Amino acid sequence: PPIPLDAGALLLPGWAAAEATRWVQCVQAVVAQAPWRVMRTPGGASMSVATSNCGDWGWVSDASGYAYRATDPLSGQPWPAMPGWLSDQAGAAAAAAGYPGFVPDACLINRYAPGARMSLHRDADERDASAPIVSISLGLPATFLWGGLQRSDRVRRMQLEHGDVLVWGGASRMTFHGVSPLKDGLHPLLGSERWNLTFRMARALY
Ligand code: MD5
Ligand code: FE
Repeated sequence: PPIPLDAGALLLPGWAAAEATRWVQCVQAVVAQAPWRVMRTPGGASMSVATSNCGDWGWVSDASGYAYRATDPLSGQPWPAMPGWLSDQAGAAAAAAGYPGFVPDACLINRYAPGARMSLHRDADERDASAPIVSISLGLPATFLWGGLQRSDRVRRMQLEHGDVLVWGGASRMTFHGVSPLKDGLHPLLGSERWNLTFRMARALY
């Protein structure tokens, strides 16, 4: 059963674990076409995660800012299509959390190695903030940081495990969040890595 975390935010513990090898195969197929790369922030710093995308729109960060783009800047080609199975899973997870009708047009994939982190931010580049974001965690556990609507709000910490799915909608959609530096470890499927997939409606209207 979904565990409510905040207004509109729900945790589906281990929801994706049973089909983890299929999730991994889908990511491997994507990164065979759009390889992992380290993006730079507008300020010029390298991010500590490696990233890829699939779907109609891919999130990119470079010296000019953050944006969703239809093509991969590395190849000039459209991002790999989102595998139908991934889109269906994301839709099913959203529905299980109380958000029917979620059809993602973007999937951002982040790869964390030990020490990689994500500083506190909010996801504000999507056209329609009424659409939820579905986040899938695979591999090593991570400490997720989750604050409030103001950067200065108290930050809560929670452990995200392999197979956990989080659905962020409603009032929680614009909360500040981040990930603490990944601790080293060995996961049976992903070794010393954590992968996170976030499904978004980047340009479509919910
Ligand atoms: C991660 N990724 O673990 C996280 C999980 C990102 C990102 O933050 O932007 O790639 S996504 C968690 C998330 C998404 C949307 C809203 C909220 C959390 N939230 O309101 O807390 O790599
Ligand atoms: Fe985020």
